Amino acid sequence: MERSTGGGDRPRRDPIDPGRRSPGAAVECRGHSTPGQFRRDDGLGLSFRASRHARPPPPIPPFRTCLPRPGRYRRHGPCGRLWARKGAGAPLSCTPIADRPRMGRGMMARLWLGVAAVGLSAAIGYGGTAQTPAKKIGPVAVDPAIKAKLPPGLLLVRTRKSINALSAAELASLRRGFAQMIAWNSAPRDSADFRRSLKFWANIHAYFGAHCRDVSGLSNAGMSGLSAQSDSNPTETATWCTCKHGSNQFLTWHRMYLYYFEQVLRQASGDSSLTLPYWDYEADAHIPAAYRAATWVDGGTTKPNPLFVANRQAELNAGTAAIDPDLVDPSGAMAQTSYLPFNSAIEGTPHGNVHCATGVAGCPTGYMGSVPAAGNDPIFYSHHANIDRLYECWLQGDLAARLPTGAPTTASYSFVNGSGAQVTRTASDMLTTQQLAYRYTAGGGCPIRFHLPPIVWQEVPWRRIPILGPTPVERGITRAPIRLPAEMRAQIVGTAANPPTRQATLVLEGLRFDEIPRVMFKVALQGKDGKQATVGVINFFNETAPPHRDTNDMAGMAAPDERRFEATAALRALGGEEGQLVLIPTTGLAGGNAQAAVQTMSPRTNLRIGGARIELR
Ligand SMILES: [Cu+2]
Repeated sequence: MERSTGGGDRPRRDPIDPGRRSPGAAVECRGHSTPGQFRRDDGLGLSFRASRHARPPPPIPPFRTCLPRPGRYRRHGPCGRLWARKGAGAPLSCTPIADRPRMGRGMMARLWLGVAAVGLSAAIGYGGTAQTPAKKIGPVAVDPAIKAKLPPGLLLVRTRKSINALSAAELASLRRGFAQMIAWNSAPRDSADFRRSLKFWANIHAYFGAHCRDVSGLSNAGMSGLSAQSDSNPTETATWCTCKHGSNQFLTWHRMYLYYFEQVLRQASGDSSLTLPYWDYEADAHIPAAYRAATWVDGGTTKPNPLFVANRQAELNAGTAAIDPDLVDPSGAMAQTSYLPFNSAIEGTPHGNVHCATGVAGCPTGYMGSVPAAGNDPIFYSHHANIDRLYECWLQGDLAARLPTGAPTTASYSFVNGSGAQVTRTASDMLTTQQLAYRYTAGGGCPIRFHLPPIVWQEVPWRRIPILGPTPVERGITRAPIRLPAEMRAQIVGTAANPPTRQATLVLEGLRFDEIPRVMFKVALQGKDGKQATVGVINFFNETAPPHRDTNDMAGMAAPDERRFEATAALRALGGEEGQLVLIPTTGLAGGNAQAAVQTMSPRTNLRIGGARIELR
């Protein structure tokens, strides 16, 4: 049985009283590890169960998509990890590959690889969710580079695991891979080896220097070891400083970036079974031990741990503190039902929050807290693997309705493959992990949430209601009174006779500052009874990014000075028309307090918001 990596049993926190278990405002299904209590979903191999604290199901159980559709699944004995779905005309079989030597050291691979024979031309059907009827999508093309290496009809599906679930041998391979990529930093500039170096890959994301972000950022805290860079040949010009932030292609670009990074890392490690692990901070928000140790022992020799960098927030890097759970909670993103709002929501929380919390003193300090420096920290790649995992998890909730359209599918990006050769691919080649023949083990943060009772599932705003004017953000906790019109409350909260019909988004508009504040701000709503419900977090990671090169990036995006938060549950919990909008500064540590955060806050930030509104949909 697949085991979740921990945390799957953690009850959902009540939005008003974090110490109390939710009485069942939503039915949710979470990764769970007790045998016999859960069923499998398809695609990701995720396991789910209905929350014990859920209300009794209504006549049509809203969690039905958590259950396998009867008769359409089977488990393959030899590799018990794989649940395959019977598709029309797509016979599946599962055969373990015999153990094989690894690293030329006589070690035998411990990992059994599943080989699924897939009828590639068969249409893959996906069932609908509680919100949409069942839909079919057309054939999904598999990466030709993968297909070419396999016998006809065979497809090797690789599995990305949690960093905390790697075997000693797998972790050793990961370390050898990063050590080799770091060694390639000093390879000749125009060589394939330099194109496979960690420096080259960090520069693909972004760097300080000509044609990217200005070099003034090098003087921020935590940038030791970095220097100004500039592209010096056509491959560097085509690939460097191409990351997409504050863009409709945040998810598609980073998916392809990781895909080729993983190929290079695998080549560098000498282990053909290596996959990129993910950092599942919802299950455990400490920096994983693998990234914190200063040294490791390789065959009896003590070596520097290539996964460690000193340039991180000290308490996190010492393992004495974890990231605040509110910062890593993906539920606001997971509540979205179409690509663009999801792409933006997850880029903020948990993505940007984890960046800013991991940097030495918030954004824009290094490495993780600054876009041009982030790729120099090996944990960056596991952070993004987790974002990619959450993306896939969300996509599979209703694939046909959630796949992107427009620029995020037609854009092409250039990277370097495992041989160090430049490759240019279209985003539509890589929309699902199935196309790329990898998958993720179950982890935290992938709840499928269904709000009760059913509400309107459209992203189109129905009404915009201003609730706050221009407001300065204090050096401390900011409290601004808000008042919800009675009619709006009725739409969101409802009564016994008239159930609620709308979802609400809280939008903070016109965010301005003179200098990036370094701290983040938790955004909460507080009722007259003093109870607070956190709706989200403001971070300033995107403000450290190089300027956009392509205006197509912005199609369908909200203004960059807006922050949007799913706020339906918090507004329902407000308990009346009067309340407060509360902004609480944080450095991102669990248990941290606002007074300590003020010490980190830039004295020159002069942060203010232009106003706030509620959007009903
Ligand atoms: Cu990132």
